[in-house]
Amino acid sequence: MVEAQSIVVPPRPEIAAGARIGSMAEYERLYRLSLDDPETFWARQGERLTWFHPWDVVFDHDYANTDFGWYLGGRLNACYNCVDRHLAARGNQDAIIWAKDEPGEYERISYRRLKHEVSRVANVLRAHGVRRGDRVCVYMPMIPELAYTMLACARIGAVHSIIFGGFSSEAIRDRIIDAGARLVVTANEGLRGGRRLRLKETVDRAVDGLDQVRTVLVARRTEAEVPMRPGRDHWLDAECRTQRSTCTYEWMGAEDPLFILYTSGSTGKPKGVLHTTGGYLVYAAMTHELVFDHRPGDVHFCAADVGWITGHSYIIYGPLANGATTVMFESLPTYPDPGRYWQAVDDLGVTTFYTAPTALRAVARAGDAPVRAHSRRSLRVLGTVGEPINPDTWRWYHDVVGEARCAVVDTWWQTETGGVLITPLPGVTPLKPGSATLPFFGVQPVLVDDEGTVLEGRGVSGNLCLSRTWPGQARTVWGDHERFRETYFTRFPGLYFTGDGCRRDEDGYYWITGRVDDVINVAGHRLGTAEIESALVAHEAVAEAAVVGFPHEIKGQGIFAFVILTMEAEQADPRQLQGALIEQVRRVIGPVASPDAVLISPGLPKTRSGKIMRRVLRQIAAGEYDDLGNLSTLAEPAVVEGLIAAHREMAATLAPDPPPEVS
Ligand code: 7RM
Repeated sequence: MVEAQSIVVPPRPEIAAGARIGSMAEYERLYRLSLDDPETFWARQGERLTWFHPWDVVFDHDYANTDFGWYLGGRLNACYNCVDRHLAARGNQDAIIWAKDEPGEYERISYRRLKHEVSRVANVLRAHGVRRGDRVCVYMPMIPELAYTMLACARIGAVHSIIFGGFSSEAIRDRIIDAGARLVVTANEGLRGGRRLRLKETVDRAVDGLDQVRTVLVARRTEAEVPMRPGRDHWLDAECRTQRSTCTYEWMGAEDPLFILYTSGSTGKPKGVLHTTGGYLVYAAMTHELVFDHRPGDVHFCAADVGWITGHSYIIYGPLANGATTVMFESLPTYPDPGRYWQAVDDLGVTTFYTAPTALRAVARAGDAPVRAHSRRSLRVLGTVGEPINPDTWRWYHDVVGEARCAVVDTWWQTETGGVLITPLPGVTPLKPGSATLPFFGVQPVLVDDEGTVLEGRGVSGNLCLSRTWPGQARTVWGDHERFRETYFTRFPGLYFTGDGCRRDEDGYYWITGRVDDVINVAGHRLGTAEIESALVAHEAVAEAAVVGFPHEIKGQGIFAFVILTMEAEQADPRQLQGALIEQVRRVIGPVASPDAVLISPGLPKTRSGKIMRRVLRQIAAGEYDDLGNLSTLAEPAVVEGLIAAHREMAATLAPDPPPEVS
């Protein structure tokens, strides 16, 4: 007699597109599989995209040469995946809803129209000589033409480098030169919070005398006429009218560059972080679906600016790769009133909403009434990103905005990671206010102490590193692979170092404690203190400068500059000088890096070997003079007394902050 055989169904190491994760047990099983059999796991994830040619190797990494590759040998086009492939099933569905600066004004762009608009821009770029591999710099407001331009670049294999609108002409110029771009796309003006931003004028100053730039394309956002240099400057709308609404797409290699995005670090000028095509798009699509529990019919509203990585991954690439409806928000959370987000939520039926804690603090301070004035019934998932969220703000978001029925996802990630790495899964992961909770699939966080010893187990704090590669990982720093290696892979050999401090609690939950390097996070924007110091020292009145972050009620961190004047400048009027130095930083870097306080200082606390003790400066800037810790290594301890006196005097005269501009 033959015994009945029980059929053993092997666990499926996969999360197919559209599949749900239903429980913590399911998360844990799949998480384990993602680490035990990454090859199978990530091969399945690759199937989220449409490939023209299959890959040969799922991933390959070589830490010694800092070489990471995903879906090697595969061919695809990111624009095809975000646009064309959706036409058959959802050509008439909204791809983008543009929420204009004025409340209640929206423009809907279907997938079909998106294909036509993108194709026209792609043809314009080609007509101006842009070819596969060329870099295109983009300095635009939050208008649909920005999305068209990104996707048009992807379509023809050009590499976009988007520069956030808060950067100055000098910063733009540096980035154009570093990327070697010959074409720049901008707009005549931008509109934000009822104010006009003169983008074309800023680009003119950036490219003035820069022969490398042959073409400037200008989108029209307002009626304003701007000077157009013949031969170089062209109106984008006029150019598009001459082009067909169809355009071929390049078959890109999975590892061909998709975009460069400049980001600040602890030293030197910002680095051009490079993301490639296949891995980045797989990861953006997968995380958008799972972190926001994306479902067909959802309206996804990520309130970031496309000029930052959050906008790249969760306004454009992730949602569009998934065929979602994505909102592009041109305005400010407080314009014309602090109910603006919730009005947009009701007007558009937003299901998944994503913003930075700083924006929540800015609107929460107006109280609950502007929230309660809108129903918010459509909301299901509420996300945050960019900085640690204080538990009070988290609770307000959860209880008041989400009426305790929406999942709050505090997502930790970076420009360099391409997508979310530590996050709850909505409706699955038990939440703790202020914790980004647990690693996403395939992600292995490792905490190490300053000596590089790995801290095993629970209830430990250290430097946050990652020991595995994931598809969205940055591949290099544009034009400087050695800097890539040096910045991220030398401090703790064999690991990627994030620059963040982190605690793993008794339940294995991760709590990001903030940067451990000289990077500060101002209103969710990442800035290097060294960059701001260089900008200050470039002013003739400044002999030396040290910049630190200090706690700021709305912005998370504010920018505090200690400056030592040159002998000649010591006679100048201090008020005027402070204004001039703030202006100096705005000119060199941009309004985004505007110092909140400039303290003309009698000296800086230095060790006998000449190193500035930043810890002491941070404490003074925060007004915490009482316990300055061990000062025995200071060359001149008296400097500290002088600084405290100067800070006291300044604190007494400081006016309360105006409401900040957050994006
Ligand atoms: C997405 C983005 C990255 C830095 C990162 C952290 C901080 C980001 C969180 C966070 C605590 C979070 N990219 N950060 N998300 N800190 N909790 N959920 O912001 O490159 O501009 O900045 O931002 O310090 O290293 S970024």
